Amino acid sequence: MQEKTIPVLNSAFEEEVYEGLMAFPKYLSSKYFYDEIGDKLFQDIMAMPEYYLTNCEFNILKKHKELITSIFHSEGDSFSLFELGAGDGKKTKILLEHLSKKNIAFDYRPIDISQNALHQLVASANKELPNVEINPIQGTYFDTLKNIAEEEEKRKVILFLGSNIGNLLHPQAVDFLKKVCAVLNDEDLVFMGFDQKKNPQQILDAYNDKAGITEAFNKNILTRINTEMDANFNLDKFIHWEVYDPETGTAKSYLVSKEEQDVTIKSLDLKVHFDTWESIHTEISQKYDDKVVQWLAEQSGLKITAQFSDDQNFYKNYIFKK
Ligand code: AVI
Repeated sequence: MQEKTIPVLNSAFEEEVYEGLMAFPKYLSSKYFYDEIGDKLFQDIMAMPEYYLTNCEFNILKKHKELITSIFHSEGDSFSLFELGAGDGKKTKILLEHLSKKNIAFDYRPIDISQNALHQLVASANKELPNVEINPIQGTYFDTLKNIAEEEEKRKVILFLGSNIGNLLHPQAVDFLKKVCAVLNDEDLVFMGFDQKKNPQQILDAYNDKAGITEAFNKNILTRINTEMDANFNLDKFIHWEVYDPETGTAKSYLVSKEEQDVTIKSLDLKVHFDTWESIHTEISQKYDDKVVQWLAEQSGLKITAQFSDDQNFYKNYIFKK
């Protein structure tokens, strides 16, 4: 049983932590994995051999850059290439380089919540691709998308890579895609990555690496609560646990309490009790097939106009239109 008091909640993070840890079963949102340490851990995950997603998408972009960029350019006029959650832009640079080499008129508009990530991306892209015009936008996807709809006159191509959509449950993904659809004009495009259903063992290995990087990434949410909310989670008293349901295609991450324990979160004025083996659900990483992507598109008012996959069909990028 939790001790209930009425805390003063100072941020969305505090509100969601309070709500998630008071709930049964307990949950926390994976969006809070990402601070400076979490960003670095995610970079390390993307470099792990088990985390096949990055290489697959990299290979798709390399192999199909000619066709992909010609589709982006198909209407002939200049366009803005938006990227939602651009991160380090490593994969996108393959497309940027090719577009620039072909003298195609476009500007690159990376959108990220982290000003620091944008600074680094702009600095590296300016150095590597001096001919590409970059106009970064700092903000959340949805606020930014709304602004794009109001201000943008140029044709839009919107990138959403890395199977980031997989961190949303289907209803949230539909909601997200509807918002994307709402900013599109008839000639605009969306280019999005979706990790595919595959051998369940391979998926489990990608989210449960032997070196423990994914474990550290998952536990970073507890570290953040410790430092930002003056809490005393003992990370050694939780295990990282991954499950994958091949029927639904949903991989889920948990933190499981190894013993009965109480955790104090001072700034929430909260004591949280854990029974032995009680779990906190922290992330979903949805895997897809063509039928599900088709269904998501239909639910959101989008049409799939092209798709690209790696040689093993582990991962696909789809192009959508309104
Ligand atoms: C960012 N996102 C698509 C990653 C994923 O695959 O769900 C985050 C991640 N979680 C554990 N490993 C990587």
